[in-house]
Amino acid sequence: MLTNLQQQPADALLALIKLHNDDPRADKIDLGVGVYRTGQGETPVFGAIKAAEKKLVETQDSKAYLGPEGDMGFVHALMPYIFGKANPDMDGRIVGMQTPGGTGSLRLALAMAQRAGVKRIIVGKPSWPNHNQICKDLGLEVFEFNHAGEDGKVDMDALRSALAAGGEGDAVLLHGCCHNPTGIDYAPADWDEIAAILAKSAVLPIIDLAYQGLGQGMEEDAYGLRRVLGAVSEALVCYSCDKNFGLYRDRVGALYAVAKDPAELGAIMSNGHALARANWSQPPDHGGAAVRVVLEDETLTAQWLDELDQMRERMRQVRARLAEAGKTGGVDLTALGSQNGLFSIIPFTPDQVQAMRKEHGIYFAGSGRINVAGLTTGNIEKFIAAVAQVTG
Ligand code: PLP
Ligand code: TYF
Repeated sequence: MLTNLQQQPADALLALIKLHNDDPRADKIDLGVGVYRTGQGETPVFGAIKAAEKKLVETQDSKAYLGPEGDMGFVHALMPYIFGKANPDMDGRIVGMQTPGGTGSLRLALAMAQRAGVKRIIVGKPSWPNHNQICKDLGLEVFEFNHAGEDGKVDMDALRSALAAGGEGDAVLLHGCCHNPTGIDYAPADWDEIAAILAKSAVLPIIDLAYQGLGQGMEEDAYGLRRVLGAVSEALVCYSCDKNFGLYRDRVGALYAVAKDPAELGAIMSNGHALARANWSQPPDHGGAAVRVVLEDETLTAQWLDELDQMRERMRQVRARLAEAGKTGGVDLTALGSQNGLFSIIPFTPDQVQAMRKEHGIYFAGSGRINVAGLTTGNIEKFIAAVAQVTG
């Protein structure tokens, strides 16, 4: 039976980790998988998380099952940051549950939308490859629109036409901030327009917020999501704490549903719980509990926000240096200065991607996506010189 299984391709980004590890050169640079790195090239555990973990070890008195919804204290503690302190549950119209990372949340959101009758997902191209993979695995049709134009700006016309052609039975999957892989985000005025379009549309919004705080700031990065939720009657929000709390392998995320009427939330979430039971039963507890401990403690919350500010600030400095380099060989890095988050795309040809690896030991995705957090004051000049040499 099992001999029927065909070999599947490895995840290209995760395979890149190994390629980089196997390169013996001391000055190699890893701009591959999306993890934050400090100016020393490390991905440390947040100080606030370390402190929360200590507290957890000392105070946690049971690891008995919590249920498919996970740690609801964690789920509630995040809500003021995502939906705004003024009305974090939108007058009782929002309910959430814990999920194994943002990926688990996306899996549930898409499966839940499918149960509700959604057949087609409208998604920008390019997007995080897992968006398409999950849709494909669920048997959902994917309708792609162009995310950004040649000019490096969001292609609002493409989004407008995709939404105009959509209706009942469609959902649109939007990156809330720090677009992966392009770093090209909608401006506030674009979000205002998107919210107005969705207000009049039957297309269900699904918003993926995986990098809150890594773009312009916690509040700024939630602008689009809040505008859309303020305008529509229903939506799903997929949240990840894996980047903004540095919890990656602990798999920390949440799914929130926004309903027309609070009376509908019970039925909606019972589907989330049923899907969770059929997929993973319950989410892993540790990372979510650590986030809850941080958010329940003012001092730890301030420490976390400060650590997040430093990450964002460092990435802005890297982006500013790249923008300053401007025209470099055959490419122009100026736009990277105004893009957001961990990622940007440099239009390398496939041969140039290989040359960057072979000649310079600089590793990034075949699409030309770089993780800007892999650049430091110690290696950025080498990177710029390599780009100039390879593309010139
Ligand atoms: N959404 C986007 C756009 C991402 O880039 C990621 C990446 O890791 C995720 C969701 C999910 O993250 P995780 O499952 O690690 O929480
Ligand atoms: O795009 C990235 O690099 C992150 C991390 O299968 C990631 O989103 C990459 C691939 C993958 C899971 C996570």
